[in-house]
Amino acid sequence: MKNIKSYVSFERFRNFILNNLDIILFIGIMSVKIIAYGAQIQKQYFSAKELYPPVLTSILVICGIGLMLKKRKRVTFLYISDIILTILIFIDLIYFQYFRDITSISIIENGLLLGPVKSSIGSLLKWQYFLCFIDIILLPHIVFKVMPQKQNTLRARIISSIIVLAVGCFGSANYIYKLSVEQPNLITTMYNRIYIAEKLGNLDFHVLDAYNFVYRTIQKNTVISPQKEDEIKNYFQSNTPNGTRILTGEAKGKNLIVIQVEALQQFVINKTINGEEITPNLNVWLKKSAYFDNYFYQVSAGNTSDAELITNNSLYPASQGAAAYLYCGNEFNSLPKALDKKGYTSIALHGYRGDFWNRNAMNKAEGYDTFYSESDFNIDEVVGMGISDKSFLNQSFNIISKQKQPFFSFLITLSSHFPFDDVKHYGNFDVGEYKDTLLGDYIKSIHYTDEQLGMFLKKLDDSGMTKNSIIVIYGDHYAIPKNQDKLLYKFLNIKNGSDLSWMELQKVPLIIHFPDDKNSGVYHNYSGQVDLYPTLANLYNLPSNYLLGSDIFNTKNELVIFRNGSFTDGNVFYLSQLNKYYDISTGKEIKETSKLKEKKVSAQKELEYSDDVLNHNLLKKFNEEAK
Ligand code: GP9
Ligand code: MN
Repeated sequence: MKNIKSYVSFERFRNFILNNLDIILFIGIMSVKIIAYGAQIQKQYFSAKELYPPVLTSILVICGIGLMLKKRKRVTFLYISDIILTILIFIDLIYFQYFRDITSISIIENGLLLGPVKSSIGSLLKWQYFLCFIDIILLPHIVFKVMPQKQNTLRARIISSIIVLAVGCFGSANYIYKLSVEQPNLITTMYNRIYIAEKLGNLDFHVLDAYNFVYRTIQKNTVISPQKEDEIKNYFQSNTPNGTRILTGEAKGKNLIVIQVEALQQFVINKTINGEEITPNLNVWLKKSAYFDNYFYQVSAGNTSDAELITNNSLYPASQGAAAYLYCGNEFNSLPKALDKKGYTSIALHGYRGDFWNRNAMNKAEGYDTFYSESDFNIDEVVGMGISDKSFLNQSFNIISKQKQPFFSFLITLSSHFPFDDVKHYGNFDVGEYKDTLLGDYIKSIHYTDEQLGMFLKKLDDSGMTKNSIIVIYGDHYAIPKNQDKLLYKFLNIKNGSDLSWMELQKVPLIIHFPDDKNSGVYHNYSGQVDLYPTLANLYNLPSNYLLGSDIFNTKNELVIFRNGSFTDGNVFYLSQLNKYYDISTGKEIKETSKLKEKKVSAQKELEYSDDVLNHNLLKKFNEEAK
C-alpha cells in the first residue's frame, strides 16, 4: 500500500512534469497555435473538437522524434521546431488574409507568394498575429532553467519515442485516410488545399504538400535523353497540319468567347422529359452552329481544371494528380498566348475561389491577362456551390462588353455542379418519376443552366457581339457517376447497358457558333477536348506546332485518347481496363488485329509524350531552341 502511494505521490508526479516540461509545453503551445490558425481560416464552421485529434497526432510525431534525443538536444530540437512552425503559421495567416488559400511549395516556387502580398503586407498584419511569438521569447528562460538535467536511459528514450511516434504516425495516417475516403482524389490532386488545412490542420497539410513536392521532383528529374526529345519534337512535327485546309483564317480578327459549362453531358441535348425539352435554349442555338455530337471529355483526376488544361493547351492531363497543381511552373504554348501575338487580350472568368484548382497560378502560367474570380464578382445570388450562373453570366457579360476588341474570354459556369441538390433554386422543371433522384436533380440543374445560357446568348446577340465573335460552348466532364448507370440506362432506354455503352455516354456537346450562323450543321466525327485548340488555331490562323489534337473541321475520326489508355476511332472502342476492343455499331467484342494493336501503341505513345512534355517542361526547351 505504501509502495503504491509513493508511486502515485505528488513528488513523482512533479518530477514527471518537470522532466517532460519541454514536451508538455510543446504539445500545449503548438496545439493552441494550430487550432487558433484553424479558427481563423474557418470562422463560421470551425469546430475545435473536430480539428484537434488530427492536430494532436501530428504534433505527437514531432515529439516522438524529440524523445529519441538526450535531454538538452531534445529541448533545443523542440524549441527550433517551435520557431519553424510558428513562422510557418504566421506566413500562412498573412497569406490567407490575401488569397484565402494556404501557402504551398508550388506557390513559393512560382513566386506567387511574394508578388502581390509584398506591396500590401502592412495592411494584412494584425497585432494579434504577433502573439504567436511570445513563447519563443519566454521559453528559453523557463524550460532551460526549470528542467532537471537528469538523463533518461537509452532504453527509456527508445521505448518512449517508439510509443509516441506510433500513436502519432498511425493516428495521422488514419485521419488522412479518412479524408481521402470522404473526398476522393483530394490528397493526390490537392485541388482544395485550404480544405485539407481545415480538416487536418496546417501542419499535416505542409507534410502532404512536401510529400507531393518530392514525388513531383523525382518524376521531373528522371533524365530524358536527347534522342527522346527529338522523337517528341518529330512527333509534334508529324502532327502539325500542312497543305490547304478549309476554314483557315475564317475567324481572323473576331473575338473568341469560350464557355466551359459545368457537367454538361451530351445525353441531355435534344432530349425531352415529360414532353419538355431539357435544354431548349442550347437546342435552338446548336441549330445555328457547328454542332459536334461525338465529342468526348478527356479529363482525369484534375476534373474541371483538366478540361481547362486540355482545351487551352491541347495536351493531356497528368497521369496522377492534377496538372494545374503539378505543372503551374511550366511554360505553355497556350491559346491565350498564341492569341496575344495577334493582339488579343485574354480574360478568364469563374465565380468561385481563385485558389481552387490552383487557378490563380495556372491562369497566369497560361498567359491570361486577367482572371476574374469570386472576389471580383458581386455574390448576390448563390445556387449550389457558389454564385448562380444567372448572376455570373450577367456580370461576365458586363465585363466582356467593356473589353477592348479583339478579345478572348474564357468563362466557366458553376451552378450545375454535383451533387445538384440545390433543387429549390433550380426552378420548377418537372422531372416526373426521376424526382428526388440524382439524375432528376441533375436534369433540373442543367435545365436551369440552359436557361441562363439562353439569356447570355441573347444578350450577345442583342449587343451585336455574335456578329464579330466565335462562340464556343462545351461541357467539362460527366455529371452522372458510374454508380447511377442503371438509372441513366433506364432514362435513355438503353437495354443491356455495357462498359461500351457507358463509354459512349461520356460525351459532352461541342457547339461552335460563327457570325451569321455560318458553317452550321451537325458534325458526327469522333473527337475530344484535345482537338479544340487545333481547330481554333486553324480558324484564327495560329501556329499549331506543339499541339497533340487535330483540327476537327479538317480530319475525320482521328484517335480520341483517354487518360487511362482507352481510345476510339469512331468505329472501334478499345477499353483499357478490360484490354478489349468493341465494334461500336454492333456493340460486339472484336479480336485485336495488327492495325488495332498499332493504334493502341500509338495512343500510349501520345500519352507518354504528353507526360514527358509536362514532366520535363519541354515546351520551354523547344521554344528556346526555336529562338
Ligand atoms: C470549382 C469548379 C468545380 O471552381 O470548377 O470543379 P470540379 O469539382 O467540377 O472539378
Ligand atoms: Mn467541373
